[in-house]
Amino acid sequence: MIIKEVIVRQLKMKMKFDFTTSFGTIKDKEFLLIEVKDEQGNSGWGESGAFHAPWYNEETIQTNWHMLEDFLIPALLHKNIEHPDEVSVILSDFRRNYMAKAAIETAIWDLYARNKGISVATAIGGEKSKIEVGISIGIQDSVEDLLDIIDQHVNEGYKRMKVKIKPGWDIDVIRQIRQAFPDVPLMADANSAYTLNDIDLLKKLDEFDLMMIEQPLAADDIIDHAKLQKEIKTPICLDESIHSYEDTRKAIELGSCKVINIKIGRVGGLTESKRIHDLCQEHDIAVWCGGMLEAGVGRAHNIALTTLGNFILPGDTAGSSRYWEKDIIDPEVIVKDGYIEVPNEPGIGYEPNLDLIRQFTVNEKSFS
Ligand code: OSB
Ligand code: MG
Repeated sequence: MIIKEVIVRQLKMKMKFDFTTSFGTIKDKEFLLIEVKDEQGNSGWGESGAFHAPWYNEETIQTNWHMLEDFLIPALLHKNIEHPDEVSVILSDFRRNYMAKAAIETAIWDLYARNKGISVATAIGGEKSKIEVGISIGIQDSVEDLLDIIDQHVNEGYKRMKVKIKPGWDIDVIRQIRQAFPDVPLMADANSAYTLNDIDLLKKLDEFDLMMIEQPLAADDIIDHAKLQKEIKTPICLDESIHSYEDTRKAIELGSCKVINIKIGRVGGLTESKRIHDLCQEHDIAVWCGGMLEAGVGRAHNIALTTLGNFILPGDTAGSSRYWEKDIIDPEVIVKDGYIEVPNEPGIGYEPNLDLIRQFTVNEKSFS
């Protein structure tokens, strides 16, 4: 297929809740949506996980726009692409900027799969017809509020609860959750809020039978995480530290983690996500699919990725209605008893709703 046109849209959508982590609070969600068109006028869709500010990683909506406009789109436009695996090779001329790359790479996967009449899940070699999901809960004003939210989502059937922690909102909070919910599958995500100086505090987490602790230490570290993993029983899961297959290989070799959260955007697309998945499988490292508070298009790609066999732990892909009054895809993503049924329709399996997308678009540019 030949990429004839790429449309970059910046959307702003009202989220149902503010999402607070150790790095800051995300209020309304602004993000880029990418539509690629081939010579037949068929479309494929991708979404960037970058936020308006470089809190989670160094990318932003504006850096993504710049990368797409000045480098990534010119490198792909009018090229004949036989298979989406070629995209990451072409884009490897440019360093990093993985969320910008993933936004267009996933759009090309969607287009490719639609043209083949198969789902993205099938195109990448996915096996599951339904996926198990959990939920990620931000830091709240009070522990009572947090316990209420956990209660609500346990009752909705979500398969595991992930709570954000930071210094001052950690051991006591986890203890109270455990008292109220002795058996709930529970984990904590620190988003890099600690250092090795906090080792005594992090050791105390071993009491609470957590499934894992996600990214306790620096976002660019795999050495200190290896030291920490030797000192604590709770499995460490890496998020921010893993950008590639190579990072994964080194983290496994060092013993920096026992679990990896794969985010398509953080690693530059579905091809790299699959390579990381396969490597982890060979080394008995469990993986699960993380989230960036995605709207429907990004959410649909997460669902497709999660159908790969080694996604054995519930991910962060909650249903559309957790985040949005109305999501930008039809149908919306529905979670029932903690599972999402994987659609069989071609491509991402959900139709982008152009009327809603136009309604939320604050900036748009077409490249051809
Ligand atoms: O660290 O996994 C994270 C959201 C924004 C930035 C980073 C993270 C998260 C989440 C939310 O945990 C997951 C989701 O519901 O999409
Ligand atoms: Mg995380």
